[in-house]
Amino acid sequence: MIFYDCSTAPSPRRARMFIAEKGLSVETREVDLRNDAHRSPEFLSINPWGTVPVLVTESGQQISENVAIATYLEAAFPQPPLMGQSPEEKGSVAMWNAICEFHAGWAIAEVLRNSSPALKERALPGPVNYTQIPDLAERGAKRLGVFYETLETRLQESPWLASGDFTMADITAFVFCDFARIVKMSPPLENEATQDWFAKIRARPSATL
Ligand SMILES: N[C@@H](CCC(=O)N[C@@H](CS)C(=O)NCC(=O)O)C(=O)O
Repeated sequence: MIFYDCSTAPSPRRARMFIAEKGLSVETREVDLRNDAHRSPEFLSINPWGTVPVLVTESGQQISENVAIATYLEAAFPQPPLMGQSPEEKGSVAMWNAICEFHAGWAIAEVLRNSSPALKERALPGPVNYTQIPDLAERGAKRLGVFYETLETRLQESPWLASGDFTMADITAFVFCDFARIVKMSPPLENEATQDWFAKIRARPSATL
């Protein structure tokens, strides 16, 4: 397999952690987002959406999107399970993962991509340019604040986000909570359940990658 990564970006970090938690070692190629390598004809032939992560499987299938990469890896390498075991757990992992992507990941992206001078005309990832809309930065900040309240409430009642075990939903939430420092909106220090959960994940070897 070949893993297309970018060491500074949050989305490929999610896949990197998932791969590490599975105990897999995969040949990795760094894609230099800062110098637009993801918009080169060579990379667009691997992923026409121009995003990382991408996993190329042994059979040559090119899989982009974290959820798709995780779904493939969970099926191909079931141990340890990271996407739930019972039907209820699987549903819960998918639900919390989607909540974290939409209400945390995209909220942070709204802030960063609509306010950073370095991302002018790059308000959305991928090969097509989109102009920034400053109001979306303000909305993203509000959305992230609401997400942190939801996260704290959930973690006060459950040791892990989706079930009694560490899952992909924890990876997604952890990576976005950590990346939020880029927009100076890390989880509030007074959110004790969130801070304890965050420290537990930070201590895992996969979090250091
Ligand atoms: N939904 C995708 C998001 C992938 C994504 O947006 N990746 C960013 C890096 S965090 C990217 O490739 N950005 C390229 C760009 O900014 O044009 C996933 O989960 O894999």
